[in-house]
Amino acid sequence: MAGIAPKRSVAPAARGQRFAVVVARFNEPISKKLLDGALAALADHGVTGDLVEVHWVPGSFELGQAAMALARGGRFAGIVCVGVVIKGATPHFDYVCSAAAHGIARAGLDTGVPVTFGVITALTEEQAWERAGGAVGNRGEEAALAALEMAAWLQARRGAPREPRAGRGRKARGKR
Ligand code: INI
Repeated sequence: MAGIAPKRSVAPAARGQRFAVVVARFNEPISKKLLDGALAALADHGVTGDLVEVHWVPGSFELGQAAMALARGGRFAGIVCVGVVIKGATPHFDYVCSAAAHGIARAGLDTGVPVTFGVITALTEEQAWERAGGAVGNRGEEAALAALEMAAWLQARRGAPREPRAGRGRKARGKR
């Protein structure tokens, strides 16, 4: 897949809330660039210092489990997962990518906390560098922006009053 993620403005509801970044140590020099991108995007939205926690895990396979544990703790408005998987000579790549994607998605869906996917899945190391602050953007930055946007979006939905159902309830009955 290619392309640059669209930039969106984030509603201020996400400001001042706690976010976590989970980073896979595998291919560390590149994943460190994703972490830098994620932290910069969070800082741009007022999420700095004590409001951010960084958690390192061994590889991208472990991202979902860590994100699930953090999300269940209930302390974060959003969780950003970053990692770098580079294809080798065996099908190992497919298993790690699949586990990372499913684990991260499940952490978000099962807990209701936005958990976003900043995992590079590249065929070559060059492709990975291009997506870690190079010519094709920074997947960590994009995942942090997605977490900020989803946190604000979910909070707006939860806070929104329910639509009244026409013709039901005491008031509607009393007018008959
Ligand atoms: N983990 C990655 O994050 N990137 C890789 O490219 C990678 N490769 O190539 O193997 C990788 N493997 C480790 C894996 O994520 C787990 O940490 C390991 O299998 C232990 O569960």
